[in-house]
Amino acid sequence: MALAYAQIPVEIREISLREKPASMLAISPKGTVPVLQCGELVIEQSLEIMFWALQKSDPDQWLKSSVLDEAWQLIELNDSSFKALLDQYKYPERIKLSPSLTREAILEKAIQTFIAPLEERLGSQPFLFGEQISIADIAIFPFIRQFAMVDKDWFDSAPFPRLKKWLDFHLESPLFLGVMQKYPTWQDLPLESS
Ligand SMILES: N[C@@H](CCC(=O)N[C@@H](CS)C(=O)NCC(=O)O)C(=O)O
Repeated sequence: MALAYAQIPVEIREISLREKPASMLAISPKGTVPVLQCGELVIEQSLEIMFWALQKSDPDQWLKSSVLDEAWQLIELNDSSFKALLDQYKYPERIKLSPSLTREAILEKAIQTFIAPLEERLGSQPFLFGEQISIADIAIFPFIRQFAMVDKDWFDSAPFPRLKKWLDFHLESPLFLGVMQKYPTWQDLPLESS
């Protein structure tokens, strides 16, 4: 989304995580997506890709300096503790649930530490840091989308109307819809993979 917003033309190579192309591993051995290559430059973290794009062009000031420190802190909280809870909530079978660590307890913790504060934040403003979109909205909403999708009926009836409205706004935005295309899976030519 940041690349599209900044109008940076890119060639998108959708890959299979089960069969990562050698050409990708050659530039980024850690093997996670996304990876951005621009000449000699390789960027291997989505947030860094966003930042790189926005430094080139940021017409609506997603990087508005007055809120940037706080926005960064919220993204950091999302990427660390909320992401961990989200993974446990999404894949409870992958974690060893103990009597005190039930799926309900994980959900409760996610709500207390992240979801409820976001709902509160959106009480007085349409976006996380005011009247305008910031990098935090775009960096965080895909994770709230995942959270909502785990149990859509529950989320739709949960007491987070502002968060739901904010999420729907982003899901319906031309920017999001424009980038959510299906691409054919990239295959290296036999020559490239040898
Ligand atoms: N912090 C990284 C996370 C990247 C990440 O873990 N991506 C997942 C997909 S969402 C991945 O590539 N996993 C590698 C795999 O499943 O083999 C970023 O935001 O770029």
